[in-house]
Amino acid sequence: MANERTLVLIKPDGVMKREIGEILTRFERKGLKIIGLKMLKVTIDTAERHYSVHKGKPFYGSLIEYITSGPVIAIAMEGDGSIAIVRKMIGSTDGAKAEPGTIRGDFSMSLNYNTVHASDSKESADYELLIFFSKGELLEFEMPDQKYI
Ligand code: 3AN
Repeated sequence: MANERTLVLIKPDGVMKREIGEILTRFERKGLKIIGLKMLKVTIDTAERHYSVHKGKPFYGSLIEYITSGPVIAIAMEGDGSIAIVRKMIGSTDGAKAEPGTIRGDFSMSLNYNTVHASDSKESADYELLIFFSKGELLEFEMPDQKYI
């Protein structure tokens, strides 16, 4: 499987529910490598770039309003096949329907306040990572336990 980079956002509800540590722990335990991490208040401009594919949809306004409403954690991760693995770990979009055991399935009952975002393809990962991180902020290093993964 190809080594891939992907972006996860812990949305404002995840921060307010004090789930930052738990969510990071799940990804670390799985064996994904965190290569960039920051907390930020998303600006309208950044939100519009991030959600440009949803522009014109009925829920676009509420998406922008929500993601800019409070602090967000941006996580850049790397690993073989990481894009699909992370999508599987977050569960389906609507927290009420997401499988138990997934992040959304365990922490959300909502379609809007669904705790996390994760890139859904190589194209969106490449696009989204550079919205939240500069190239130099995505670190390149070896983990000592890489051989056990
Ligand atoms: P995902 O976050 O699982 O990739 P997307 O990209 O289809 O899902 O949707 C992005 C966000 O837009 C979702 N997290 C959700 O908050 C919102 N959303 C998606 N579909 C709808 C919908 N039909 N009604 C309201 N909000 C939606």
